[in-house]
Amino acid sequence: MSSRYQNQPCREFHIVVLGAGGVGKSCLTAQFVHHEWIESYDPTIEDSYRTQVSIDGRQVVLEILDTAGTDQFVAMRDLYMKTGQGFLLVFSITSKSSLAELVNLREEIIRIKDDESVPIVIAGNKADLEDQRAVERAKAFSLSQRWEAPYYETSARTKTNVDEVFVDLCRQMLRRDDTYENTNDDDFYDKQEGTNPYGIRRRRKRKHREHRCVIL
Ligand SMILES: Nc1nc2c(ncn2[C@@H]2O[C@H](COP(=O)(O)OP(=O)(O)O)[C@@H](O)[C@H]2O)c(=O)[nH]1
Ligand SMILES: [Mg+2]
Repeated sequence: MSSRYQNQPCREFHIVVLGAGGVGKSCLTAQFVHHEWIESYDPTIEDSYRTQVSIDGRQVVLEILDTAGTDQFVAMRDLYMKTGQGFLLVFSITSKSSLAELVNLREEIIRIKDDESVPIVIAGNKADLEDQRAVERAKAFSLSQRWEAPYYETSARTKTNVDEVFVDLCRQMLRRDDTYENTNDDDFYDKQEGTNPYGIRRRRKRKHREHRCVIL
């Protein structure tokens, strides 16, 4: 483990998995948390899962909410969007309308969090069904560019890019956390050591927005 992070407390982050019904949210979550493929999930089950992962030598506890879109009260949805620190927006490459649904979901997240740069990863799931593809890669990629959110093509069935989407989201959340912490640490470092060792990095990070597209 990197010595820089050795004495840091374990971070805890809330991830919300969102997308149209049937795109594979539960299957992706099960593959990531339990490393298993479950052919059929009760589509109405909304549950959260706790798991611990190591990201670049740092221990991170994740609370992952696998949504089912069955919330009876808008207030419930507002609540988990408020609580969520990172959002995995899932569509299926076999369904055009599932991509369109993400537009509304992102708008809702940004409205509720009042934050345009909230950590988001876009997953085009069911990438193993290439012969049934209905969403051009370029179309998803242009959305990813517009939103400045990385795009991955995933398959819960073949466990392709499953860990990658969650790890990417974790890295984004850690970066935000560090930025916030370093901002608050300024005085401490100025007093203790005369200089803030993270000062230069912090300024750079504020401008930095990651943008990637990962396919199979
Ligand atoms: N071929 C294929 N089928 C998938 C994949 N992910 C999920 N499915 C299937 O899609 C259906 C819906 O999956 P589920 O995870 O329940 O979707 P959710 O409603 O978004 O939670 C199930 O029949 C799964 O077997 C995938 O990556 N590839
Ligand atoms: Mg589900």
